[in-house]
Parts: sequence; C-alpha cells; structure tokens
Amino acid sequence: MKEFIDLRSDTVTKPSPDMRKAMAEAEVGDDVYGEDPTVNALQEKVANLLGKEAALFVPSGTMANQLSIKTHTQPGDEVIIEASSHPYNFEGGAGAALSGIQFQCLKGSRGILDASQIEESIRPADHHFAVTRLICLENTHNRGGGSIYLLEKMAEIYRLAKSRELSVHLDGARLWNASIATGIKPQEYGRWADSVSVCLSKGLGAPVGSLVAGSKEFIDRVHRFRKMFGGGMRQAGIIAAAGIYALDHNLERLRDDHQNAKRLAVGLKELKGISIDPKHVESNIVIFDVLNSGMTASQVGEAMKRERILVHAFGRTQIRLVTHLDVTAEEIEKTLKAFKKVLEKKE
Ligand code: TLP
Repeated sequence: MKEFIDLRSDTVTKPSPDMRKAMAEAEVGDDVYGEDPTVNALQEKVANLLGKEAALFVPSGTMANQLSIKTHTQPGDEVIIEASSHPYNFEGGAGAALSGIQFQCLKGSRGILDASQIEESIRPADHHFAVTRLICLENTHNRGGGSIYLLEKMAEIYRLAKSRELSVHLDGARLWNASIATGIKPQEYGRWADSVSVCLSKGLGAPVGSLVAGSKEFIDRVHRFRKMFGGGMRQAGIIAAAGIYALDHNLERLRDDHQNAKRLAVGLKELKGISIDPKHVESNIVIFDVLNSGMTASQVGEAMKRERILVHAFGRTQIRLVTHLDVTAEEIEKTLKAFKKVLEKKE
C-alpha cells in the first residue's frame, strides 16, 4: 500500500523494476569524451523523434531551456515569452542571471500565444530598444493547465519569426503529452521551432534527464555552454538508459494519464465550491479554483493530506493535480471521494 497518492506533479514517479534493470545493464563510457554509447543512442533517438539533426542530453528541463536561451541570444537581447511560462517564472531568474537577457511577457489564453500579439511586441530597429531575438513557446503549457498549441498556431508563429529574423525555442517538457493527446508526431511540432527541449523525468517516468534538440551547429554551441554550466556528465549512460526505456515503454500509455485527468475534471465539476471546465483539460494537468468553497487552496491541500492525498496548492485559491504512471484509475476515484469529503465537511 502506498503511503500517499501523489498528484503534486508527474516528476514524482519512481523508476519501475524493469527500468532499473535497463539502467543496471547499460553500457557506459565517459560522455564528456563523447564515449558513452547509451547517451549517444538516446541523443540520436530523440533527435530523430523531434526531426532535428542533433540532440544533447542534459540533467534537467531547466538546464535545457536555459542553455537554449543562452545559445540563441546575446546579453541585452529581449526574449518574447508567455507571462505564466516556466522559463520566466520557475527557473530562478536564470534568463537574466546566466544569459543577461530581458523577457517581454505576453499574456496568453491558458498560456497559448497568437502570432498577431507577438508581432505587435517585436521591437523596432531603434537604439532605444532592446533587440528582440527569440520567441519561447511552451507545449503543453504547464500553468495553462496542460493546454496544447494548435499546430497551425505554431507554424504561424514560426513563419512570423523567420520573416523577422528571430529564433523560436519550444519548451517541450511535456511535448510527449501534446503528441499523444493530438496524434500529431513530435517531429511535426519540432518543425516549427529552431530548438526544442524535452524531459524524460516527467510523464515518461525516468528519474533524471532532459534533452535539447536542434541543428548540428546549434547543438555544438549548446554543448560548449553545457560544459560552462557544469552539465557535462561522465558515465551518464546509467540514466540515459532509463530515458531510452521510458521512450520505448511509457509513451503510448500517456493516454491513460489523460483519461485519468479528464475523469478528475469531470468528477471535480460535480463538487460544490469547485470551479473547473473539463473541456480545458487537454492532457495530464488539471487546474481548478476553490474560491467558492470558503477554504483557501492551502487549507484544501492540508485537509487532502490528512486523507493521504498530495496536491499542489498555489495562489490563494488554485490547485493543480497532475496524473502520471504511478497513479491508477482506482486512485483517481479515491481522490474524488476525498475531495468530496473535505469540501462537504466544510459546510
Ligand atoms: N515543472 C515542474 C515545476 O518546476 C513547476 C512541475 O512540477 O511541473 N518546463 C516545464 C514546462 C516544466 O513544467 C518544468 C518542470 C520544466 C521546464 C523544468 O524541468 P526540471 O524540473 O527538469 O528542471
């Protein structure tokens, strides 16, 4: 029996016995010399999946995004990004600290930006302004509640970028989820970005690891910065093996997580005090508001913890639940019962 049903994030999954076996048996070498066959195989696999010439294995999604920003920009440049995006809000101010860039934040619709609003915010060529250099997109969008970019929207933004000599970086930490939810291949999304970061340690269930993918020339420069940022790892095949295992075994099953998220949303909608539109749940993230329950999000969170269920409370009234491979459909039903109990006790 599990101590807790943990819905705080899909980062909390633990490697399965078979994944651990693949890790234990991985062939390894010194990856700083480029000699780890398992890392090389993972990099090739992910580059192919994303339709890019090359990919580089890095420790985290944060490092993947920040290396990409660093590689695309010069200090003083401006990066157009959505206001609730991960690189702007949850990466410790790294864009300013490590790349010396400034962000221009645009408000998206559940995190999704339009080409027209981006176009309006590109700085004119005038010495008063910073140089707009890069557009960052996030798909799926975390704070947007796992929202997914329409492919046409990404294509339109990319075409705009090219017409204005800008680069596009895609934070695809959960691009796998977008792809499984829509049936659009990762490489189709990858086509509309110059660089893509993806994570293995979220829905796919690997313990560590992300990759950046792009042109050979771009990845070569990312490689240099990875060294500078201290992200060069040695016998990293041990963890790359978990990533290969995850891509081979845990991709298709993301469907189950999406079904579980939908079930949560539909069940939550029935409960008093909760505001949620199940239509907005497109992948494995469920964000809802408890404003009308008379409790704050952290009070609901504490009460749920007493029911042995962990949720992520943020702001005064918002809660995020993320489904993943360590949560079963049965546990989703238990979670809904616990929410009912917690909210009814309040009345
Ligand atoms: N997101 C984490 C937290 O940092 C909020 C989570 O629990 O969702 N891009 C996106 C879209 C992400 O959601 C995350 C992690 C990252 C990048 C960073 O990945 P890591 O945690 O590997 O640095």
